[in-house]
Amino acid sequence: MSRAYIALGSNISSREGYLKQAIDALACHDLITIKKQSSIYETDPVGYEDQERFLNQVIELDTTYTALELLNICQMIENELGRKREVRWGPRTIDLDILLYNQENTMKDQLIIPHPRMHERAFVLVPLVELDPNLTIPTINKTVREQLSLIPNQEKRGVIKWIKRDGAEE
Ligand code: PH2
Ligand code: MG
Ligand code: MG
Repeated sequence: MSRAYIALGSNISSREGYLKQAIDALACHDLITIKKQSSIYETDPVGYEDQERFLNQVIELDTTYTALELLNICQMIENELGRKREVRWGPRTIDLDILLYNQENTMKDQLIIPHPRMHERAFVLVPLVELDPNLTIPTINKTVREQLSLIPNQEKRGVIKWIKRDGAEE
């Protein structure tokens, strides 16, 4: 059995709907068991800033799929949920990124694990710390808690726990 962490992100309405549909689609595979879900965070867009704010979340799962099989499943779910790839880092219904797969350090054409930018992104580290602060990121040999403490406060302020407002769209 392998343990994987996946980051989810959406900035096209209904953002919460897309997060939920993606988690349900992962959970319906017999060989995947979702173990934990972080809170949902509303986050300032990073990289390409002229777009709507994101909802981001991280989940922990156990699976007997290989990392590449898991990647294929994630990409199928992105396609089913209408993901278009127009602008790099641009608006998306759903993005599913494998962050960690056991403590593996893999570099293949289609897949780099750990995710090569996870350690610099508050929108990934904040929800990940909630799941397991002592998890090690093998490439940098630091725990997620240690790594989050190195992120500037200004960036952490762009990551706010999201609470669904009564009756609001999403
Ligand atoms: N994803 C990106 C680029 N920028 N910014 C936020 N806040 N959340 C994301 O999920 C995100 C991003 C590329 O995948
Ligand atoms: Mg991404
Ligand atoms: Mg992606």
